[in-house]
Amino acid sequence: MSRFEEAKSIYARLGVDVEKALNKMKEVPIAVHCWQGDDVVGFDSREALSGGIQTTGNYPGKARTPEELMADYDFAFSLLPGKKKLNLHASYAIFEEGESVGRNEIEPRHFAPWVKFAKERGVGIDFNPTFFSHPMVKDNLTLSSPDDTVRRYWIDHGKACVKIAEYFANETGVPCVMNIWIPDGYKDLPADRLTPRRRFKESLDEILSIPYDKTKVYVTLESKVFGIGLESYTVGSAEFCLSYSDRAGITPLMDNGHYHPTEVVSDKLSSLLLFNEKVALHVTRAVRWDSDHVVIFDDETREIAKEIVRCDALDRVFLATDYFDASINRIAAWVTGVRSLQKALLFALLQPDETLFSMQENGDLTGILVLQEEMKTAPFGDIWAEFLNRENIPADYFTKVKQYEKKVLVKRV
Ligand code: RNT
Ligand code: ZN
Repeated sequence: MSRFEEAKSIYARLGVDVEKALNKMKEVPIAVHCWQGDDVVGFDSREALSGGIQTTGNYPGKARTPEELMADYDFAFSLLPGKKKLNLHASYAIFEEGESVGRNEIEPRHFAPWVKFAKERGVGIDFNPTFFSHPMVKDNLTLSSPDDTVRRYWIDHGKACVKIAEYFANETGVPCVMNIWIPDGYKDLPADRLTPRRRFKESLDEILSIPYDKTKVYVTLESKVFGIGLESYTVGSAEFCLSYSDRAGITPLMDNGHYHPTEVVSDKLSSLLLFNEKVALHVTRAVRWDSDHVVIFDDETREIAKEIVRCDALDRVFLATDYFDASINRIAAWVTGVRSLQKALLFALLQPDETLFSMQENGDLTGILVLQEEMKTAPFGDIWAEFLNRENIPADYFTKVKQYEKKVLVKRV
């Protein structure tokens, strides 16, 4: 008997249907963020990264052009099993030689090469307006700025992005998730917390007032507790974003780096799923702060995945990765993070949930502790290996990444 067959029978004895889990796993799309490939730089303004987020490290081989980023993205995709989507930021618009277009005026045609790339690979595209790393961000403010010109600029950017998102959906035939996150906030205690939030609300209302097909574009709103240099106050707090999403009928997005250190997204999911048709996630790893470390197969990633599966919500949660590490090989970072999320999902699909649920209903809390601990050492690795095998994806990605580094990345100087 192969290791897989043996592992399968061990899971079967625990009441877990491995084939069902593997079949489900194939269908779960992950929106793979493009910004791991170039340290969140993009191609438009090429300003230093701002907005209270940071990449650290200077590992060689960063993608500098659309061609390089697409090549790296493609290579990373070739090492990833399952369904994937591109996840682009507006700052990755591709302009003609000599063309200069403000973010308030970008158009679908500036993303035509990305659409071609996506279509050739049969994947959908998710999208994000870029409200940071740009000279029109004044005093760390965008949609909540007291300056009408600044606010207008970013409202127009938001509207332009909704149209681009709809274009992506129309072209690829796959709905586009368009996520709004603004960095707006203050380093020190503000005098007035209300007015910026009122302006943010009104700006969002205006962006969303343009007609768009809600079956094709899912607008999501991402909250945040603080940013670097924006420690005391963020306009788009959790309460703001949840309330706004609820009232406007858009989708809330939780980034698991955006909460106080002992708060966990795994515990928040069931509540949001009770009250929202869809919920969006940015899966990241926060080490001491919202550091955006590469996702690993750790307790909280597994717990998030378990919640999605237990709530039977794999088709209601938009899953996207969001991390950036410039201190290690960027492609290895990409693949390790996305695979870790996929591992967590497969792990979640292999839990004896029915048994655990009935233990809880019957008050057998000891039983839950014992069985959950047992499951951690069940032969999960053999099932993961089988998943990769069935997807024709090599288990060993690092050898390939090292070859690519030698052949392609080190030559980028
Ligand atoms: C920032 C947010 C946001 C960004 C990306 C680049 O803290 O998490 O999602 O990371 O949009
Ligand atoms: Zn995020």
